[in-house]
Amino acid sequence: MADTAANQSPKDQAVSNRQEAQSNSVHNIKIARGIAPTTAKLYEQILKGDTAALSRGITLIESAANKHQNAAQTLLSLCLPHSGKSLRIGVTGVPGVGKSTLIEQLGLYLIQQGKRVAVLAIDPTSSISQGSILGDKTRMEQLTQQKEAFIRPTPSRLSLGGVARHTREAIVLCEAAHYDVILIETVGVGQSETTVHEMTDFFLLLQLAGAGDGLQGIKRGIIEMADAIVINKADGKNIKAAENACMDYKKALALFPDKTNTWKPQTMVCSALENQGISELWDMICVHEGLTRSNGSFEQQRRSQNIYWMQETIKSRLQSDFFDHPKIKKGLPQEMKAVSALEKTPFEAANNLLKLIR
Ligand SMILES: Nc1nc2c(ncn2[C@@H]2O[C@H](COP(=O)(O)OP(=O)(O)OP(=O)(O)O)[C@@H](O)[C@H]2O)c(=O)[nH]1
Ligand SMILES: [Mg+2]
Repeated sequence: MADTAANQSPKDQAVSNRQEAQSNSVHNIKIARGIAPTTAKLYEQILKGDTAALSRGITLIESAANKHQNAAQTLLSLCLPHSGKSLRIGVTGVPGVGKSTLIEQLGLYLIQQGKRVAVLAIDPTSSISQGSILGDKTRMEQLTQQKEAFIRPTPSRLSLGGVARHTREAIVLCEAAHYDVILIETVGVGQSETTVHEMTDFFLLLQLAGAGDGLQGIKRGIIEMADAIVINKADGKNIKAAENACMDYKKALALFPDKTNTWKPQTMVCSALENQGISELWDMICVHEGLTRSNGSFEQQRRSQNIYWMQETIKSRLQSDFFDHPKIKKGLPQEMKAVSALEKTPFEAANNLLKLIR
C-alpha cells in the first residue's frame, strides 16, 4: 500500500485520501448508529450474550453474499474457542407429532432450572411447501417471551445442505453466547435426521401411538440413530394406546445391536401439551450425558462429527466449484443433451466433463 501511495501523484493521492476518508466516515456513522457493527464488536456483544448481536451474527453467516463471507469466517473463528460447552439435542418426528410443543415445554423447564436455551431448526420441507417448522411462532409463544431463550427459525430459501451448514455454524455462535442447551428441531423426512444426528449429542425421535404398527413405517436408520423414542400425546383417551406403543417400541429396540457407546436407547411416553413427562425426559438426557462423558464417547462423537463436517464442506465446495467452472458451464448442456438422446452413457458424459478441468 505504501508503495502505491508513493507512486501516486500528489493530486491522485489527495483524491484517494478524500475517498478513503469519505468511506470511513460513512462506515463510522453506520457503526455509530449501530447499523453495521464491526465483526470484532459483534463478537464482543455475542460473548456478552446479547441476543440482537447473536441474531445479526447468524444472519451474517447465512448471507450468501461474497462480501459477507470473510466477515462471517472471522466471526466464527473468534467464537470457536468459546464454543463446545452446550448440550446439543436433536428432536425429530413426522409433521404434527408435537416437536415444537415439546421443545417449548422442555425449554421452559430448563429455564426454571437456571439454564439458557437456544432453539434452531432444520426444515428440508420449507423450500418445497413454503412452510417452516418455527414459522408459526405462536407455537412457542411462552418460550419466545423468556429472556433466557433464543429461538431462530430456519430460512426457507436455503437447500438442506445450506441450512445444515448454517445450523452447524449457528451452534458455534449460540455457544459463544453462553447457551447451555441447544435444541434442534427437524421434520422426520429425507436426509435431515442424519444431518441433525451429526451435529447433536442426544437424538430424540418423537412418535405417536398407532401411527403404523410398532416400528413399521419408520426407517430403520432413524431407529439406529435414536437415543430415545418418546411417544407424545399420551393424554386423554390416548394414554393407554401410547403406553402400549411404548411397550412395542421397547421390545423392538431390544432386537437392535448395542450402541458402541454402551447407551441403551430408552422409550417413554409424554404429553407435551399437558406438560407430563418433561422432567423425566430431561433426567434421561442427563443420565445419557453422564454415561457418555464418563466413558469418553461424548468427546469421541464430537470429534467424529467435526471430521464429518469437514468432509461435507469439502464435498459441497468441490461440487459448487465444478458447476461454476466456465468450461463446465459451457460443456454441460451439450453432454446432457447427448445423455438424454441416448447417444452417450451417463458415465461417459461425466468423464468427458471431469476431463475438462483436470
Ligand atoms: N393432545 C396433544 N396434542 C399435542 C401434544 N403436543 C402437541 N400437540 C398438538 O399437536 C399439534 C402439532 O404440534 P406441534 O408442536 O406444532 O408439532 P410439530 O411436530 O412441531 O409440527 P411441525 O413443526 O409442523 O412438523 C398442535 O396442535 C399441538 O397443540 C400433546 O402432547 N397432546
Ligand atoms: Mg414444529
